[in-house]
Order: sequence, then structure tokens, then C-alpha cells
Amino acid sequence: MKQTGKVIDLRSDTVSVPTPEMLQAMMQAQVGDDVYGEDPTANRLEAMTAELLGKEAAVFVASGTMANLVSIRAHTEPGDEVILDANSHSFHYECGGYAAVAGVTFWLVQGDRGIIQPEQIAAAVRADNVHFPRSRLVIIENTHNRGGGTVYPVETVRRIADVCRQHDLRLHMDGARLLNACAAAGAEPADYARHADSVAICLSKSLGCPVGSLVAGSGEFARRARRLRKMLGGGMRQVGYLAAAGIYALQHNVERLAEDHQHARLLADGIRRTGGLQLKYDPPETNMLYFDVLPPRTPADVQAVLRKEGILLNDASGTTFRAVTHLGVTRADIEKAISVLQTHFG
Ligand code: TLP
Repeated sequence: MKQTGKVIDLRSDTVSVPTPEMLQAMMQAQVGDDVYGEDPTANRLEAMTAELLGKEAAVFVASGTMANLVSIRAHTEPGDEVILDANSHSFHYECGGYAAVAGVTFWLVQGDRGIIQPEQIAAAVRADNVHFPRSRLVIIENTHNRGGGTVYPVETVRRIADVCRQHDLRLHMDGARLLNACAAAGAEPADYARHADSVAICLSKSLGCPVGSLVAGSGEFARRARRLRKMLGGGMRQVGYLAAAGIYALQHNVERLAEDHQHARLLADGIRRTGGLQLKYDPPETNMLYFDVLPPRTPADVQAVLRKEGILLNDASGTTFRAVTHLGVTRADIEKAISVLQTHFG
């Protein structure tokens, strides 16, 4: 493979690496043993996140997967049922942890690009009958990954919360990219979070941190989550070095998310002008876009061309590719990707 210059990595925003400034903040972190509650930087990140989301408390965890798992387990008992969209990350990409660790079942409803409606949730709630599992939790994903980076309207979340209250269900928001949703919707994180019993946000995606996620909720929820995190092996000692990256990201990398969204739209404009590729969801709402390769060209053709040009993309499934913009991708990178796609698939 002959390759000159920078690799343009559009596989995921998870591939972003810390900037020198973020590394500097990490090196200067004050740390202590976080299992003793003595890491001042982790404590500060948790307090900042709780405040950002308007919740009583937050807990720093290793990953988005752990954030969701801890939340599912905290809200349910084994045998309970969880209602969520059929394309949810928790269903597809979290190794079945909900079943293996939390012992719950999933009731899948078909959302529109991942967005589920309150009426669908009401219809999925189990009757009170000795044969049935107990419906206990709803998970919504905002933005929705497999839906194309889709944003929940705040009003839909409010109406979902109403349904949850009526049926004594808890509401968890997988907000791995909640701050992208806020940038796109012009909403504050707390506008969404106030309707959910727990909210997970990821630092290691579009915010550019090397590691980390947080879950926020009531004080009681956070106590349960902290104990579950320890049970899962996620008590992380001098974790302040990582928390410092999170603090830096919340202070410096949130405003720039709109730029990633612009880049995704720019790439979509370029793909729209090709004959051989077709956007699956058009236009992209946030920092990800999906597109299909039209016959006679094949996914293998696309991968071969891109690899040669130093552009990395994930194939989502079949003929579909996903491209994700993030702070490691510049406008010039997007322009190069467009020119390569137009040259080979125009
Ligand atoms: N998503 C990753 C892959 O796992 C697919 C990606 O590249 O997009 N919730 C949502 C909505 C996510 O997109 C992800 C990661 C997670 C949770 C899990 O986060 P991590 O990877 O930190 O466990």
C-alpha cells in the first residue's frame, strides 16, 4: 500500500487522540485513590458533569458500554424487561451484557432512524400478569448511532418521560453523543437530562478524550452505580489523569462540535454529487453519515480505493459505509475525501 501524508480516519469519533493541550492538562492533574473517594480531579469532573446535566451526582466509568450496563443493572432486577429501539447500541454492540450481567430481557421497538415515540413505548408495556416479565426501564439513544447520528427532539423526550411515569418505568438516556445532540438541537444538556432518571455521556468520542464516560442521576442512583462499577472491576484508583482530560474536553471541546457537523454535511454534499454512492440518511443531523455503494461497484472496491488513498471508513453492513467526523479531521481532509470519492465513484 503506497501512502503519503496523513491518514484520514473517518471510522469513528472514538479514534480521536488527545491534543497536546489536553495531554498537558492530564500531566498536571492532582490525583489520589478514587476508590477511597480521594481523587480530587475525578471528584471535580463528576461534580462538573452533574451540574452540566442538572443531576444530583455523576460517576466516572471506563466506557460507554460500562455506563449503560451499570445503569441498566442499577434500575432493574433480573427478569425485568427493558424497552428500546431495535437498532440501539445497547442491543447490538455491548456483548449482550444486559442479559449476561443484568439478567434482563429486551423488548425491541422499531424507531424512525432510531427515534422511538411515546405511543410505541406505551404499547410495549407488559400487562400485570404472572406470566410476563415486568417492564421496568426504557433506553433512548441520543444521538442515535445506527439511525445516522439522529437527534431526539426535546419534546419527544418529555413525552416519553410522561409515559414512563404513568407506567412506573425508569428512563435511561444513552447520551454517548448527547453534546452533539445539543449542538444540533440548540438545547442545553439539562433540557434533555431533566426528563431521564439516568444519563450516560462519553468523553472518548467527539470530545476527544482517550478514555472515559460518566453516568449521572439521583444521589441514590449514583451510589448504586458506583458499587456496580466496582463489582465490574471499574474502580480506577489514580483516575484523575484521565478525568483531567474530561475536564479539559468539557471546557474546550464542546463548542467546536458544530464544526464536525458542518464537515459531515460537507462530505454529504460531495457524496450526493457522485453517481456511484448514495446517502442513506440525508442530510446528516450531526457528525456521522451512512452511504451505500451502488452496483456495479462493490464495498470491496470502495475499501480498496480508500485504503490506497489513506482514508479509513467502517463498513456498517452489506453495502453500507459509515463516516464519522471528529476533532482529528479537518476541512481539508474532508475536501480530500470528497475529491477521492468523486474521482473514483463519480
Ligand atoms: N460506539 C462505537 C462502536 O461501539 C460502534 C462507535 O464507533 O460508534 N453508546 C453509543 C451510542 C455508542 O455509539 C457507543 C460506541 C457506546 C455507547 C459505547 O461506548 P464505548 O465504546 O466507550 O464502550
